[in-house]
Amino acid sequence: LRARYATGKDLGVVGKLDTEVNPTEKRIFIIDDNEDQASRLKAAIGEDAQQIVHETDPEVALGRARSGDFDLILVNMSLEAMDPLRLCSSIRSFEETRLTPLLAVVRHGDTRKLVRALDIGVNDYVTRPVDKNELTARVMTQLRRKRYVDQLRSSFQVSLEMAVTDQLTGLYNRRYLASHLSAMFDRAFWTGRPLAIMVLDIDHFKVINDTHGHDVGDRVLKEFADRIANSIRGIDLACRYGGEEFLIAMPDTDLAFASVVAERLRAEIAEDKFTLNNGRDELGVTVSIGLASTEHGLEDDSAQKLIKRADEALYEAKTGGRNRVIN
Ligand code: GH3
Ligand code: MG
Ligand code: MG
Ligand code: MG
Repeated sequence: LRARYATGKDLGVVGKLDTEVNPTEKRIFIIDDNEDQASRLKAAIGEDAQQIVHETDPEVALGRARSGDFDLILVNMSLEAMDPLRLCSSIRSFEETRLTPLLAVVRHGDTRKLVRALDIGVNDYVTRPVDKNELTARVMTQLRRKRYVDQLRSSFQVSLEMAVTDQLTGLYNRRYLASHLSAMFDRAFWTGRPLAIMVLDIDHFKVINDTHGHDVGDRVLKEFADRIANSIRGIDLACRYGGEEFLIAMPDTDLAFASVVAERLRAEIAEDKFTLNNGRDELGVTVSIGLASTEHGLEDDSAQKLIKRADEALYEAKTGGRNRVIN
């Protein structure tokens, strides 16, 4: 599996959650086939009517709700052109509006409809005749809640991504590998299919850093990781194992096949130079690769032992002159 790339933009949202909302910046959608009443709702919510959109036709409203990216939807539960409960449940079922706050406007005393609306997933309600202060308060509460939930969700997603991926290369990190390798071993054991481990270490990387600077070194690492990611299969797991060291775990792969993959990768790295400074310079990079697989029996083979064998092969590749594959 290839890690999804964490983007800087996403990382920007980490930090303190800000639940202050300015209602005039929010997009509110009123679905009401009664023009007068919709106007009253608009006026009650706020002066800046630009952000408040109104639709009388419920069918059209459904389409607009899905494409409008609204922060809140108000539905008149006395709609006539469509069953308002069906309208609300459609809004809840669409992926685009699944989490959009839904506020029902119900006739005073219409408890049955209200209960059903709440069952369907309406977040809150106001009764008609609408009290301006109450409406504003409920709208604000929902907008605040929505903002909080949105921020929580995106920062949670970022935390998840940061926990399993290496920031520089976008590959999985060592911690993620550790948590998945034992499952890969179990699978190899139960299926009787071999699992191969490839350890890659860039040759004389220190020289690249010393000659061209740390930033160029970083770019080489990034491009190296991209090349790995592009040459593995979906079931393979590639991670940044250390500074300039990478590891690929390959399920259903014997040593012979892993050798072919490794040799192809080695040759591709050595032959296609890395581009620097936006294509103005090129840099030759080579890699040494060590391989090991579970073919010789799994009984007392642990993940750590397999990695150790691949590491020993890598050491042999280094001492044997680098830019080579050893298994
Ligand atoms: P060998 O062929 O024996 O592997 O030699 P080498 O120079 O690649 O190996 P060595 O272990 O001596 O040096 C690895 C260098 O990688 C040292 C370290 O400063 C550098 N390095 C580790 N992490 C990073 C990083 O994130 N960015 C950059 N630019 N350099 C890094
Ligand atoms: Mg080294
Ligand atoms: Mg190295
Ligand atoms: Mg190294």
